[in-house]
Amino acid sequence: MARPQILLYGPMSGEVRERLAQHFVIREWPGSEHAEPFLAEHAPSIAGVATGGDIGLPNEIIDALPALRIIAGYGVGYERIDAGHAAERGILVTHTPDVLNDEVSNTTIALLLAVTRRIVAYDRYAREGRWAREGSPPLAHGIAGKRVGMVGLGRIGMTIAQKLGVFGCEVVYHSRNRRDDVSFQHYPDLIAMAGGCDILIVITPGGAATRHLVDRPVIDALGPKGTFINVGRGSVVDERELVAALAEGRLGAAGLDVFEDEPNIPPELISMDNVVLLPHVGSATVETRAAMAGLVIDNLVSFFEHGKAITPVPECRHLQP
Ligand code: A2R
Repeated sequence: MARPQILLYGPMSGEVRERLAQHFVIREWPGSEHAEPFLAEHAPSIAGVATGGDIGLPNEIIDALPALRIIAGYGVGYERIDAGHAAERGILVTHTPDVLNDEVSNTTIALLLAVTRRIVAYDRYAREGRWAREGSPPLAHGIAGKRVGMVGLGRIGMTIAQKLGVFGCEVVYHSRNRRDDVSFQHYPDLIAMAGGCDILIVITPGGAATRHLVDRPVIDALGPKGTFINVGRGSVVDERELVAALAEGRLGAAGLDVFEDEPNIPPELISMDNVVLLPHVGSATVETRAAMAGLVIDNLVSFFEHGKAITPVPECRHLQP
């Protein structure tokens, strides 16, 4: 039987290409300027797409591929793939959940400690020779005994919450549904939760349903002594309001791994000493990225060789036997 054809939409490592090429015929997306001749030649035979979660796949391309059966996304977030639209056409969408829980939760704890213990500011202080000139810097804050509000308590949020327990934090959470399997207090009202918390951590998906979930009333409820951490998606927070609150001292401090317009960071944040900025590296280790790439490949291989993908997104689960 002829090997299925897979479109690589967006960059993939050499290792991923090599492993995919063992099972499939690989077609590389030539860029939108060369789309027309490429689609005229290959569209009728492309049966699968591998793409990055940050790149996704436009509906126009989904609709231009009549033989498409599966879109395998790299990353747990898939807001740039319209899974509902794909499902309507009978196309399965997969993502890479769980394999990044440990890494993203470690990044979150590192970011939280970097902000509260002022690790980055202290590093600058030491490098600039200020310790010798001016003496010890001002004290930081500990996190033991602090109340942490998790905005999202799914796979990654739960792993973060467990680690926070080791640091002596009290965890509460906001999500649309209360979990029966945890004893953490659930807040259906995010503003009420933020008002009683020292720290807020965002770890929800992006997309329309969570856009600006953290808005000015939530930020003001967290308040001038509050610490805000975002490791979910930049779109979940009204970034303009966040920047204004930090600039006006209405919010205490922030640690941000994600932004509304990546890779652009609001310039006002650059000079703020109470803010730690990361370039969206929550899962960015050699080990975890290899595990994510492995799951993209395994999803495609399992789908075409055994008729069933491993980790379909919820919107598409009904398409599997
Ligand atoms: O609302 P629920 O009960 O479905 O809880 C989910 C929560 N969540 C929301 N909370 C409030 N308002 C919403 N509109 C909303 N939508 C979702 O976020 C659940 O507690 C959590 C998502 O958990 P998982 O689906 O297990 O995702 P995972 O693997 O923890 O990753 C979270 C996100 C990714 O989508 C990427 O954006 C980022 O972390 O890497």
